[in-house]
Amino acid sequence: MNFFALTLFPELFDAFWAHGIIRQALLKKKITQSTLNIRDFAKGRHRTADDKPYGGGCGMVMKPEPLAGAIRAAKKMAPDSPTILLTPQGRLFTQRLARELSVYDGLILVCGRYEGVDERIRTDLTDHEVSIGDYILTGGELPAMIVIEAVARTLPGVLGGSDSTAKDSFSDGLLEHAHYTRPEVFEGEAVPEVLLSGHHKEIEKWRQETSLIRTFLKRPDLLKDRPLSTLERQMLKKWRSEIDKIIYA
Ligand code: 4G4
Repeated sequence: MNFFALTLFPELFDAFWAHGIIRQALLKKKITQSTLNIRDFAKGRHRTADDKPYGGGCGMVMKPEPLAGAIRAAKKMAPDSPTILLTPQGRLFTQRLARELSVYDGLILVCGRYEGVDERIRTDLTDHEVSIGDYILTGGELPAMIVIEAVARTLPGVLGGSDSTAKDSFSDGLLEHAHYTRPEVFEGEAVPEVLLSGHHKEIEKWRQETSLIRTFLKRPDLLKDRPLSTLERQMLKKWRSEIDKIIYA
């Protein structure tokens, strides 16, 4: 997949492209990146990219012409890639949306600054608006990196282990089971015995059960929009009877 980041602060992406799984994915040619400086599409001696809001008020707005120039330059390189504006008013970004976006050949990510972008850029030149959560940030750069990383991780061959995405939290609608590594006892706390037993069937069952129970305890909303398997029903009933024993003791 080809990622295009359109920003007034391209240096913010330098460390992002240069490290970790994104760097590996670039080296393996699973993804490409072009970071376009919106200021390069601004005219005049000062290459101004912002201006005062019509109607008055405080703060500045990103001028449409440099943004349009940058978006059109990216579209020329990737005509079939949707343009995504990162904005608090967008569709909430989830693992589901990451998988939906992963079908495209590329993504053009528009990072706003100041009070936001001229409305005509939003209506005429963007295909999707995405928000990473209900909070305000100074710019769309961090949201763009989050979208890029989450989408890249879903692409075949980007993560080390072949099925490591399939086992992730959310891919089956549940939170991940607990993880342990050496030492066997840390500050008086031992690793659950089953994990040292070597009984792969038992270990798998324990993981499924902890996954289900912690989802119920920490994120019960996730269980609401997901059907339960027969085994999961059984596990929840077992825990209910354990709780009942305590209540009615
Ligand atoms: C576009 C419009 C995204 C971009 C307005 C961007 C939070 C998110 C921005 C703005 C962002 C998010 C200045 C509010 C840049 N903040 N939640 N800021 N603002 O995904």
